Amino acid sequence: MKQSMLYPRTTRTRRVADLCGMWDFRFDPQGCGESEGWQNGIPDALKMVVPASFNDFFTDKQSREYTGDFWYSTKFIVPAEWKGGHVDLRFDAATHRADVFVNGRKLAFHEGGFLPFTVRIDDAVKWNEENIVSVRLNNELSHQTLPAGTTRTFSDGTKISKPYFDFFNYAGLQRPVRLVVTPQEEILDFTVNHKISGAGAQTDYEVETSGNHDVHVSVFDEDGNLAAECDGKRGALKIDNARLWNVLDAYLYTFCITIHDGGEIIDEYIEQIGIRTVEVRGTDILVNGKSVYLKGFGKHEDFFVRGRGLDLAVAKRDFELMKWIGANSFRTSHYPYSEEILQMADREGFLVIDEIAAVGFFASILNFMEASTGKTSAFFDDEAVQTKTKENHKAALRELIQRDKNHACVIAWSLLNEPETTNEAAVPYFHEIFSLAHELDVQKRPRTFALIMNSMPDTCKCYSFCDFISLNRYYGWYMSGGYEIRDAKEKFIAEMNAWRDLKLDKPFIFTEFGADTAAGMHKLPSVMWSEEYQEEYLKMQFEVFDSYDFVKGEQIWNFADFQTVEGIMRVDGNKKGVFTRDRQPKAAAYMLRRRWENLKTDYKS
Ligand code: CKU
Repeated sequence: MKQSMLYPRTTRTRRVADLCGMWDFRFDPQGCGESEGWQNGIPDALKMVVPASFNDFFTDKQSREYTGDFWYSTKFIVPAEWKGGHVDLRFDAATHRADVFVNGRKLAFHEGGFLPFTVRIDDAVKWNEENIVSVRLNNELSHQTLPAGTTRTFSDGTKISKPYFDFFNYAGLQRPVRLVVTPQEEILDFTVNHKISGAGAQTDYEVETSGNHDVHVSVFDEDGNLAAECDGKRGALKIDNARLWNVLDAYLYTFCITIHDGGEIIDEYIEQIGIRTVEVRGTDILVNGKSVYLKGFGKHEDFFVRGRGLDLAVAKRDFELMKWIGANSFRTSHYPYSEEILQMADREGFLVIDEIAAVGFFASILNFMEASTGKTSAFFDDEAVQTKTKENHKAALRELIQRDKNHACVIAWSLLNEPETTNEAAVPYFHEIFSLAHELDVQKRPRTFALIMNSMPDTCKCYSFCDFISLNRYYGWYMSGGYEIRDAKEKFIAEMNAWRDLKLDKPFIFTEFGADTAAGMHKLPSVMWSEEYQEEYLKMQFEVFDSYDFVKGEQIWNFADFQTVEGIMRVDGNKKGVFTRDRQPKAAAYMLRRRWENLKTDYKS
């Protein structure tokens, strides 16, 4: 049976119990946990916070950098009054893979650390008694994992992660874990697609249930008035004077889906959904038929102590800062963000490019450096990439689209970040992934991938798969930085002219450009890493962006400073933030604010 990915919500027929808090925790470097029975309880366990990455709590390096198997476990009671329904354990994320045991029985395995999964535990639970859930996680990286990297082993047997990506390999139960109780006959999935005509809107929907009873859908406006209703598992909901969801002007209708037997409600699910359309036409990205210019950021889920653990307070601060600075969009670089963040984006009217964790497909721990030197890697030549990696990629894509398809904020899918595209072997791989996204998404949202520096107009073999082209470019930073920035501009223009001459008739957006900046470091005249240089660098980028009509967006790398591996290229992390890691502005933030306040949403339309 299809696994439901509906966000856990209590309704008249559903119950949700939060399992967040302090769990038992232990590293398992020898991989002996299962044979020693840790699925029944972890001996000599530490205590660990859920949700959080485990890494930054520790004061010793071996624990912070730990790579391999590690276990979480907690006890819970399932009240007998829930008998007769289904009981699911819902993990919003388990990074990067997990085996789940309930009362000692292995019930599930899930690969991929940034998407939810549920485990049906009906047959394993003890009602009104204590149950134990144990999870064996693993955070090793390989060419088959999303994100990709390698795992090395020191001579003493200790493993270390070598990511092919520029963010710390945080791991653990980084998002909430909940018990979800649903009726025997339940709503499994709900999908919407919107059309607009004049002042009216029509939402075509499909409901998937586990039985044959009747289905009803009603839609309420923000004042609680009934706006539309329809019977059946499929149908059309028509609203005459629809209030559309718009950029920074959100409006959310409440969709109430029920399975019923005459007057008796069997199951009920409620979701808030914005009605809007999105498409690419010529060089425009259109929301509700109107051209939008994207202003915003590439981000990370990253903060002190908690690592990549869900922190609603930090997420809230981020939205306040993005509104303050005049942004209207962000990319979920480089993995799907938590559902709560997309809910906030829906509420605030932000446009989101939803990225899957297909990052590091360049096979280099310094890809951000090496791609600027013309170096290539034959990542897609490998047989295992064409089989196992692709399988994992497709599974993640299915989960991503099932999870996020109804969000108004999600206006595009980013299917890879900075893959090696100069090699013919990438082409059939891309073809499959891009076709699958199109097939799965009833809204047929635009698809893209972020092009690394060596994916140039004359070398990239995959750009034509994109509905809009996303460039990650560092002219003036990785290439011709500092005083050489005058050359950087020339080179940048040469590349942009080459794109223009291809006459692709597609929008381009910059999904990355940025300069590392040490907050508080001022230099006159500027040098690289100073706050002055960040502004000079940005000024040059904007001059280039503004001179091409087909450039329809700018998302700076990065919203805030963030943690990476240690190394000669990073000073306690990546410092390209417009804000510091504790969310305070660098000088460039004021410059951006001046620019973006004056750039209309329909700039260049
Ligand atoms: C960023 C070629 C650019 C790749 N891009 C990826 C991103 O994850 C990095 O953090 C570069 C950077 O700052 O180097």
